[in-house]
Amino acid sequence: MQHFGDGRDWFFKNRYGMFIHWGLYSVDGWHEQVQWRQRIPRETYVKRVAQFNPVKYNPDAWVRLAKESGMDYMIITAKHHDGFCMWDTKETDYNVMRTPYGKELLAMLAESCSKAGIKLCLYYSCPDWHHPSSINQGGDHELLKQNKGDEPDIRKYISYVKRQASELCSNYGKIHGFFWDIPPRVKDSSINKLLRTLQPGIMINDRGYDKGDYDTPERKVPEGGEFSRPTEACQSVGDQSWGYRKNEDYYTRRFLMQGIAKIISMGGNYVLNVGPKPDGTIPGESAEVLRDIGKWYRRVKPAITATPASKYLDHENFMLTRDGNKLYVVCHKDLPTSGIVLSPIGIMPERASLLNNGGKLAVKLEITPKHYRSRPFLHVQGIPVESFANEPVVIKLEFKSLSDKILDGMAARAKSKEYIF
Ligand code: JFZ
Repeated sequence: MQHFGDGRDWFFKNRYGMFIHWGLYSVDGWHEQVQWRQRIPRETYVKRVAQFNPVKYNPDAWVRLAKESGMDYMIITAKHHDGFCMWDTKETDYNVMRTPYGKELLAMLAESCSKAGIKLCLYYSCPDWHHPSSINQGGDHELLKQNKGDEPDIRKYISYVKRQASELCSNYGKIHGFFWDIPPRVKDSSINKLLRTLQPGIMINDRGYDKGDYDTPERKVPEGGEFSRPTEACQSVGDQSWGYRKNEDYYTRRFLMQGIAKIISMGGNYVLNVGPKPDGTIPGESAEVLRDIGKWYRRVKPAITATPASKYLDHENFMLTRDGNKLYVVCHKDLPTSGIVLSPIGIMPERASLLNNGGKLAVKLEITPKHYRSRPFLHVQGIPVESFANEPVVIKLEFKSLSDKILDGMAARAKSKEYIF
């Protein structure tokens, strides 16, 4: 994939991150959009300001969890749709300084991240269910009607957004990315321009006031072998909510890892979300999911973060990536068999191993009855699929020498008559 050749290229080296949805809604422990989905009037919803007191908030612990889990960056909701601001903004009183906690949550997190080398990115919602100038007329993630006393005015609202984005990009050290959410009704590229002036090297997503730098597929694993535009997929540990939920339906680790394996092998980034509790701690179950996935991620990271090479080998159960003379077979779906034929790979590696446990694998070049071709293909056998039924299996093949030319040649021959009896 084409890189930018500027500061934004951090994104291509840091491929796995933590997403954090945290705000007043954590008090309910239901869903980050509780205000809208339960039709709670603004004057009732704001009572949570007096209840938000995350006395156990310890951003060092969050950062430690991210690092332990193999993550390199973090995105936190500075402002979600409810309009509540998690930083000391001069633009509205509806912010964390007015809670009993009364401390600069965001500055504390920025400091922890910078100490530990975790790259900080910010999420900011375009819809706003609180600000009197914002539009709430039943559009995408808007309230069905304006709050009492509102004076909707898109120009005024956009200048508010700009002033807030300036604060966020001026007062918290280096901001590596900006995740706008819910594409707004109007486009205005001066907003992202401003962000880039304040934070050169900032990666901006596609849900804001112009198309930004990268795409953000959500809760889905795209088809295909390689992304054509920089991409960051997001997913949460639970199916119901992004914000803290008391009775969350947690995904299986296997399900999440399969998505991570596929998306990162396609050249994309992946952020996995957790919703901290109102006391400021990340739910134990969520932290365990992250840590467990991290144990697998560390073992397979060299493979899934290598260059996508699936154009040479297109298979529904696995993807190919390449790093110099090494090829990796990333099995992002359950492998139904203990042996696989890697057509059109027709040369022997010097070594074949399983990244999951470091063990050696048996490989042969042979003509197998199921792939009856006149030339042999690489056949990997004895993959311990039963022992690794709960995590994506990744195979490493080390060749003496491998080039685009060799790979292209094999792929072309496989399509030609030469290969057919
Ligand atoms: C949005 C938010 O509404 C939600 O609360 C959460 O913050 C999530 C990360 O983003 O929801 C979306 C946004 C985009 C799509 C779907 C839900 N989408 O592109 O399909």
